[in-house]
Amino acid sequence: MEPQVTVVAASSGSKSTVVIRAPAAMNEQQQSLILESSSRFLPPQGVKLSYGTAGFRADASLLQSTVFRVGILAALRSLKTQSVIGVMITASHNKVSDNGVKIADPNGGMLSQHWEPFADALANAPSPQELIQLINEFVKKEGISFDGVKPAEILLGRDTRPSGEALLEAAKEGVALIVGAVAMDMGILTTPQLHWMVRTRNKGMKASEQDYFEQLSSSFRCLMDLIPSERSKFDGTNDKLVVDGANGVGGLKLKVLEKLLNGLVIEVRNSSEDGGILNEGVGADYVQKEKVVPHGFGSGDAGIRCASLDGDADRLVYFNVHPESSGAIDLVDGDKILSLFALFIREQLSILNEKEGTKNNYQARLGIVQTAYANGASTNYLKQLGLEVNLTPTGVKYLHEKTAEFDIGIYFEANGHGTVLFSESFIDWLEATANELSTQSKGSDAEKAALRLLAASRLINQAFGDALSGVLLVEVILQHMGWSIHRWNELYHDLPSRQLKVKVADRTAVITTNAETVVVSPPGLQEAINNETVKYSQGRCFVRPSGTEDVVRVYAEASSQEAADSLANSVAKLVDQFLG
Ligand code: NG1
Ligand code: ZN
Repeated sequence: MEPQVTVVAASSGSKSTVVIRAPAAMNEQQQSLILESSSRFLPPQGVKLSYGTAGFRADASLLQSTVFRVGILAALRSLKTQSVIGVMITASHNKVSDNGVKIADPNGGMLSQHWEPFADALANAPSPQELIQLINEFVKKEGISFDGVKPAEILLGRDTRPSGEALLEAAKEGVALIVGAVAMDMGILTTPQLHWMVRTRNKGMKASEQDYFEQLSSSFRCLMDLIPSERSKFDGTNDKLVVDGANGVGGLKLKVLEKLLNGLVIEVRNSSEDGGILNEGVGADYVQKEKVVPHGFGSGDAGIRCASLDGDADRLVYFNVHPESSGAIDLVDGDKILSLFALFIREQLSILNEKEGTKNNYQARLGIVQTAYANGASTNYLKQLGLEVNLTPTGVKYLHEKTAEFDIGIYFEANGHGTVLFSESFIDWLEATANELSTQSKGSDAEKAALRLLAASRLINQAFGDALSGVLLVEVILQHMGWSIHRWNELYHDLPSRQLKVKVADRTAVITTNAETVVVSPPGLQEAINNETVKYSQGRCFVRPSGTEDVVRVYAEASSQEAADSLANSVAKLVDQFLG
């Protein structure tokens, strides 16, 4: 048969080039390579895996074949996008015997949603023959070219889980099946480090772990140098910070980072070198959900600023230990981190807006993005500041996408996952403004504000919510404001809340709308929830199917803890009645 040739015309500006592409199909050799190797990686029987909001997650013993297939998928994604793609092996805050795998797209974000069904199909294909058929169909549909002009390139990372090493090998084998593909093992990393590396590599910049540490530490030092001198003397903010590393990868990396910083003393506990078990009684998820101190902390830490990371260091919460108590804390969660960042950025923008005599006056659009899990008190507080607050469904991909619409967007989940995104055009404007101000009014407040925003854009991870860069930004802003953790926590008072999980026969039977705040199916459930909620002062309640666990989640808020508990319990019963 005549080989088909696809001609792609790519035009950029006035130049236009014609690229001759090989057919979107795998040759015999490519197909038999996949066929042979995949017979060694058969999927576990009776298990249906799904690429949820955070990739595939399951008991590690079930994942060998899935991770191998994700290796193939990543290489195909790299061919399709002609860019570097990332594969991260982690199960985040879940127990140590679990593991998971997810893909980082060229911009460092999550895998494009329209590839998720293919990921599901690939993971669940029962035989090598069905696998090859699926790949063939998908390659044709997506027009993926195997011309070898730009081979696939994949960066692989894993967290500290013992199962990670073997799984990473399986991913490498999967990648290697695509002829010419290069898999680079980046070793043990936090999830946000891997996402950062993918994004940075695709921008044509150096992206080693050392480069990551350099970027964070130099922008942190820059922000420290820009602290107004009258504020930095505030008593009580320059004490050490104690960080719970969840016995995972974050504590290890924070120790390396700390050596590059000035003006910040960090003590890391529950680093994976201490012999504790990953995420067991430790970590941001535990601290945020249980609202108690993690293992290794106690009343002796009262008055000290404490923070907690999750197992792969993409979540961050702060806390303040109550004196003379059995582990009670004031939780300073993702919503409050968001509020702190918003205040700081708003302050810099208003300083810039006050400047006179520059050519480039520009009203930057600052947007806040939360999910329905954000405490109602935080949303009220942000709205009272005059900020635009948007809600999206749960899941980083939704938050990130919405946040990227603004000049500066800030998103956080209450659980501590979030970041601040700066648009490229706004960064260009900031650079031009800072340059202009450096000649016209060197050392002015406006120049400092522009430089602070530029440094913040380099410090806070632009690819993915990152607990390490988050810690540094929080710490420098507290020093900038001259605030203790107590002062920060007093910005507003959280409404009491309760989260519950309900096991149901089929969680996909719950269909929601309005950023998951309203149930549309099963019919009648939302009315029943409304009838309960109105009984409570400041009551708010919603239910949604989890994207990472086989449960329906219930969230309730009310004016007292008893009321929030009672509302959550009643609604959990309703969910059970409608779906049990
Ligand atoms: P699910 O299981 O879909 O609720 C959880 C978190 C999300 C997000 C993902 C990914 C809650 C209520 N949900 O999702 O916010 O972090 O895990 O890790 O915290
Ligand atoms: Zn995580």
